Amino acid sequence: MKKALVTGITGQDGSYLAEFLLDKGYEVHGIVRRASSFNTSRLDHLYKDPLVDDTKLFLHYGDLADAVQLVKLLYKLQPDEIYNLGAQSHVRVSFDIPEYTGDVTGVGAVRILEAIREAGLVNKVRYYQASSSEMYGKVQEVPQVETTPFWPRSPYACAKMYAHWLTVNYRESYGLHASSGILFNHESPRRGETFVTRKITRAATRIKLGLQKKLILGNLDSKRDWGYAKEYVEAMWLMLQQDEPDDYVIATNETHTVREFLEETFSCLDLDYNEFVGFDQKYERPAEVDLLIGDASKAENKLGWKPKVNFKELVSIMVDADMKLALQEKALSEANLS
Ligand code: NAP
Ligand code: F7E
Repeated sequence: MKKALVTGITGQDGSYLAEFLLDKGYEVHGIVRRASSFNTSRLDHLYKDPLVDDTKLFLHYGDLADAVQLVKLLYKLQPDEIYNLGAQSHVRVSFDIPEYTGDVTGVGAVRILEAIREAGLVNKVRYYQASSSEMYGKVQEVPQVETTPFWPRSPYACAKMYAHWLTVNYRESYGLHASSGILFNHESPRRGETFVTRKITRAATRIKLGLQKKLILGNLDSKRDWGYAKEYVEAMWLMLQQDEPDDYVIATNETHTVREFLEETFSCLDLDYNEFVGFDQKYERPAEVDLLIGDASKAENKLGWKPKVNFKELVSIMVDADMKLALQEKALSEANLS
């Protein structure tokens, strides 16, 4: 039985990856930050699903800022695969807390890479780094591929670049089986509610049921290549099953503006977004990434991976899930009133 360690297991991708690995028969270990309230809501269903063997899922307290605990965990667990998904992952927030973002999202990766060396796992473990299309920033080529030069436009993207190049460096310096997935935006009903897609689907469904009146957003003109998170985690796993480590773009090769995401979401609900959407400058970034579109041909050719869910299907999956949440919320508020 293979053993995997996942940082960021409580996040969107971490929860899908944990499900995927358990389904493959892995023993899955995740690092969880101590918080003053529960932060495992994306994992809790695993303990109730009869099809999931939750006896193979183990959560450990830890933090990407705590090198000693990372070394201790790696000594103790001796994992076969490590997926480094933990990060301060919000681009707008990274302008407010650039130092913290650099520490966790950037230096956090080097803490794990050094822990791998310290625990004597260089020739045993395979490492996955969650790199990001944000590294292309002010894009130098359309569409973006693995060889497109980077031009990061935020403290988040700069931190991801540090982690990305460190991953390349540990591969070249120590022969570590270390791969980076350069993932373009990927979304799902588990997406954090302050990222634009989820903010839109959550608000639109609440507006439909009369639970909310307005949706306030920033720049509607930026373009993103949006895929479905659930199928992107398989690409992470496939990278670590290859004989040779490498870097791969994971994307849909389709791009849409935020405005198009809005239009599609509201039209699924027979609403006109113009009646409900307002603007606030506070949601704009000091430097924006205007256009992202990725070409994942290398992943298709070498990993046999390609996306299946298209833009409209993604919106529909998210609207359906958020409508269920909104209906529960409405039922609860009506029960409280009666
Ligand atoms: P997410 O939902 O924001 O999850 C981030 C995870 O990192 C959470 O589990 C979070 O824990 C954890 N974390 C934050 N600070 C930490 C710390 N100091 N120590 C340990 N763990 C910490 O992000 P995601 O969308 O799943 O993305 C997964 C990874 O892929 C991230 O590295 C992200 O930057 C990267 N990425 C995402 C996308 C995308 O479109 N989703 C695209 C490219 C790359 P809490 O639950 O306690 O907050
Ligand atoms: O913004 C615009 C905003 O925050 C998308 C992260 O997972 O993907 C994500 O980063 C666009 C931007 O995602 C609002 O200006 C307008 O142009 O959903 P987002 P992101 O910045 O693309 C990459 C690949 C990652 O790696 C990151 O970890 O939407 N936008 N109005 C808004 N964005 C937000 N969040 N909120 C608004 O109100």
